[in-house]
Amino acid sequence: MFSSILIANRGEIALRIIRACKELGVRTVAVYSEADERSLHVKFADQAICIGKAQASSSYLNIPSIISAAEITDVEAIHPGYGFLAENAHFAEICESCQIKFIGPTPENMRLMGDKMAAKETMIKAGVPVIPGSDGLITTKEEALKEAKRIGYPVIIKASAGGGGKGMRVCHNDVRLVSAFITAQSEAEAAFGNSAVYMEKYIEAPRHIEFQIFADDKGNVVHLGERDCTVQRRHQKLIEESPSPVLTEKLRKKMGEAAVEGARNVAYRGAGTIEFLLDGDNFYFMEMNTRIQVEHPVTETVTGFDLIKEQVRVASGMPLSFRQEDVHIKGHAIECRINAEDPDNDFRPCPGKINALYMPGGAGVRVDSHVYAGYEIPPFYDSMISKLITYGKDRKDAIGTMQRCLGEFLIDPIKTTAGFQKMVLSDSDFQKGDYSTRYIEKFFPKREE
Ligand code: MV4
Repeated sequence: MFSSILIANRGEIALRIIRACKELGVRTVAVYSEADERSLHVKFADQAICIGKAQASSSYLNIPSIISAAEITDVEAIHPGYGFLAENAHFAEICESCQIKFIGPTPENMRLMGDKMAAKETMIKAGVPVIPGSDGLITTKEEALKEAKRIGYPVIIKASAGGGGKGMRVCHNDVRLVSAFITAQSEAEAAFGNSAVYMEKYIEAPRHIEFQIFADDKGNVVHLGERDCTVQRRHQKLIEESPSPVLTEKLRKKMGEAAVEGARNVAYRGAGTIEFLLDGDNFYFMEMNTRIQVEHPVTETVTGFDLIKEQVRVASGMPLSFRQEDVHIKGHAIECRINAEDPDNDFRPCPGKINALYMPGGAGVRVDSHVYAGYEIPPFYDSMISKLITYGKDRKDAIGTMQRCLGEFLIDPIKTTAGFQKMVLSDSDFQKGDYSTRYIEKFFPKREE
């Protein structure tokens, strides 16, 4: 086990990692920007170092500053959390070259899965079903037209360096396709410095089902069931749950085995997520996230495993603490991401000073949050201020507890998404589990994409 870890992140995930480290008896070092001096991760870590100005490019994305902080404090490992440098293969390489263990997958794992077309080709080789689409990248408009004809409209053009919905274009006919292809390429170039795009059949109303996988460096690979993250708005997840209300035991087993096979095939190490689109009974690999995810508590709640501690153990060279046959899904968990945003104003971020705060509690409730009364939410980072996770013996129970919690969540004078999420949880289609990735549109007639 490591004796010390630097946490290269902020907010609730930095706190979450510090908590796991404390329970493991590991010394913690926080890094913070000038805007985060009064943050809880700074207070709760054994040591804290300011690494730069507020904007992320000067601090949480500043590799030389973070490595310097690690050298000065003599830590053995760095946990990147999610976002910022978590999926940066170059950063992982720099860590290793400085003899600092990067708590995450290998740089090769990250580089391969960061290239969405290469990831897809790798999954095909592993026998994992993928969305029907172009055979490799599309480089000319003639090729785009030919492939669209073969695949059949509607099609979607995706940036190979993209992911998470960035740089996607849906097209229904030849006329639109040519312009969509050109814009997709230039958007990809502008956003990622890489214009590579590929094409897929567009699946109109799928569900987003992702499997949590875990691997150690002894060849053990397991999955911890799925999370249903179908409820999203503009590619931002609003509600996540496990198990999915739509998976049969048979389909769960098939998808879980495909996820494990995919991870095994790339000699994956650590925590990862395999995202699938589910269309009826057909599932297709979409992308792999090589990080711990925001919604990991949902899986922790129904499996009883601590995924952050497991990441630390595996990175320190220990074997996985459980086998596939030890994983049992019990009950039902739901997470709502509470953002400081105004749902009545196009979810505009609403940072500012918190005067009064009450966080819900009681049986079956977990709150992961870094905010407190008197804290000022800085405008420089993402707007998530809290994660509410509820547990119940079944889905109805977990929903009931979440509805209570959303009502108890009081934060003056900050506008949040909590009220909107409460409305979604009361919707009969949500309660029936009857929805697709386009579900949230119905709450905003005509305004959404
Ligand atoms: C798709 C799709 C339909 N067909 N690909 C969105 C995020 C990125 N990971 C890929 N995404 C999608 N890819 C094909 N071939 C629909 C989406 C999609 C989506 C997926 C999951 C959850 C919410 C979504 C919202 C809009 C579009």
